[in-house]
Amino acid sequence: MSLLSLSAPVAEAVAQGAPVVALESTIITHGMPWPQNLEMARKVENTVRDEGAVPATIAVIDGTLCVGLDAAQLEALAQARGVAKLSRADLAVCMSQGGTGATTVAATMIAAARAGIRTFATGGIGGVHQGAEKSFDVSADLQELAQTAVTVVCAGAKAILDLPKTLEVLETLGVPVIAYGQDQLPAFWSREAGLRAPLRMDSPAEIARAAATRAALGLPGGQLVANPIPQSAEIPRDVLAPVIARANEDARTHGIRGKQLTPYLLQRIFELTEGRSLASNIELVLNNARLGARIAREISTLPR
Ligand code: PSU
Ligand code: MN
Repeated sequence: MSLLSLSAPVAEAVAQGAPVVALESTIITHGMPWPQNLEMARKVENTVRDEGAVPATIAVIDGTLCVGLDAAQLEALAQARGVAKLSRADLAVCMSQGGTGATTVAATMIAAARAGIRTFATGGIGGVHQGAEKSFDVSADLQELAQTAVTVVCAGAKAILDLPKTLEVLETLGVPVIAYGQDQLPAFWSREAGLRAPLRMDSPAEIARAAATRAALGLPGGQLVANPIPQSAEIPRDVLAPVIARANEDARTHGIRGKQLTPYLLQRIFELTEGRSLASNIELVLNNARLGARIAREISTLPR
């Protein structure tokens, strides 16, 4: 059995050096409820295609790390219950046991890099959780960005996190954090985090050149592009702040920790905003898929 299985369209695109955009699956299984999760996953793939790139949704199915899912695999994953959430620590274990699991940002980056894919679009990366000074809860996504050469397009770290601490850790790890088209760091559901982003770029070509230059220097690791949610879909920061505080409080009260924390917070915020957070989440992922495809096209024009 081969470790990695590329779908036919993905294998062909990679072989030709054509643009491919990796997509994660934890957002499907743990980030959104059925059936909106499937609808989102299909729309994201179509958005990537409309922009002239090939989508590669990544997941472990019956022990095989699949890069590019067909329609039936995507639907089965979106409907499945009790699917594992796989990060760097558990990816190999799940595969060796013939299991099925969804890949987080960290595990998706690992698979993408192995498959020869250099661009990845998602919603929000994991980061430093509030209260991390006590819980030590820092997402493995940050370490992965430091060591795996993939450009990750997100809408900022999820606003449920401690954003100043997340930026500090990314700086320590040597990860370029690039706000797209503005000076402020975006905060997932909101366009602005109230923090200046370390770097700013205004075009996909610039972002592609920076990735190529980093590789030419022999520096390991990727880049994080933070793309603000479209104005029409944004939930302003002051509206969201009390909701996030409440969700974090509820998590503490119920002793939610580890892998369960991020899915719990997203679900709680969905309930507290009566679904508004989900509608925004879908729009920002589509927006990131669009930019991801444009970056992938630019990267595909540069020498490897
Ligand atoms: N972005 C979303 N929804 C999600 C996630 C990101 O809009 O569900 C997932 C990603 O897979 C990310 C993970 O890698 O949450 C972070 O989890 P943790 O904080 O446990 O590392
Ligand atoms: Mn964690």
